Amino acid sequence: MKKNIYKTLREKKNAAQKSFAVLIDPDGVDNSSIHKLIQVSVDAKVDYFFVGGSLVITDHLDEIIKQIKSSCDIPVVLFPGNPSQLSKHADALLYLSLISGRNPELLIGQHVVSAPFVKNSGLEIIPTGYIVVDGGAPTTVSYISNTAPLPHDKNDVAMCTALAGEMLGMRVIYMDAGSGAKNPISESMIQSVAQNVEAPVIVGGGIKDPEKAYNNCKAGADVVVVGNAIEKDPSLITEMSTAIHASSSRVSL
Ligand code: 1GP
Repeated sequence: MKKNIYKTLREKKNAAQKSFAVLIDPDGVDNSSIHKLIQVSVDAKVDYFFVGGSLVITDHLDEIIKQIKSSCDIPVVLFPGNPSQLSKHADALLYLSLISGRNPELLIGQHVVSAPFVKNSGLEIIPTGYIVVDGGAPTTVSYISNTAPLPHDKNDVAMCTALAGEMLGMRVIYMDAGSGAKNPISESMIQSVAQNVEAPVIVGGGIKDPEKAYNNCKAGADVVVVGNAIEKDPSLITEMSTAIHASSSRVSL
């Protein structure tokens, strides 16, 4: 029986409980590394696996998700770079509309073409306002999407973008500096967005240490996503998870 991911996101937000999502790029793992990653993530009480990437070259998306689902109860949420990155074995799909950009294909075009396919997947669909913020150097997401990222210091633009997305019906806001970003999103920008929307706020891109993850949560992030840093050093999963979950209480690091 699949979990209702959006309902859990809402409940956790209402209870001020912060969550940690480990991002798995299917191109970055093989059978043995995924096994280790799952084990460490279960022990560290990771809340979600996000699976996807701007560019997925290998064709083992299904296989990786099946392996996760047969080994643990951590929900798998698809974070697709394009409509071909779908797997009915996942629990939910972040149905992304790139609202920081002005590329109609990524706002609505690709959605139209893939709509029947997405509908028939049986996945829980979570309409997500996706905001790419300048992370200090070009990232794959800004290149592939052919859009300019939102300037890193324009908190008011980020806030208005998120607000518009929410009023258009998007149920989650994902603020992303892009995978491997030089500079992660500032806490002041996260705060500007989180204070003005009711939707759960997901934050990722360039988060390399537990202190930054903790501070993002204190600034209002409901879910912190980390990919690159833990791909390089999987032992960081435990520290990141501890920091993010500690931020749910009043204790400081
Ligand atoms: C990217 O938000 C994710 O879309 C995570 O970024 O790989 O830099 O942690 P990193």
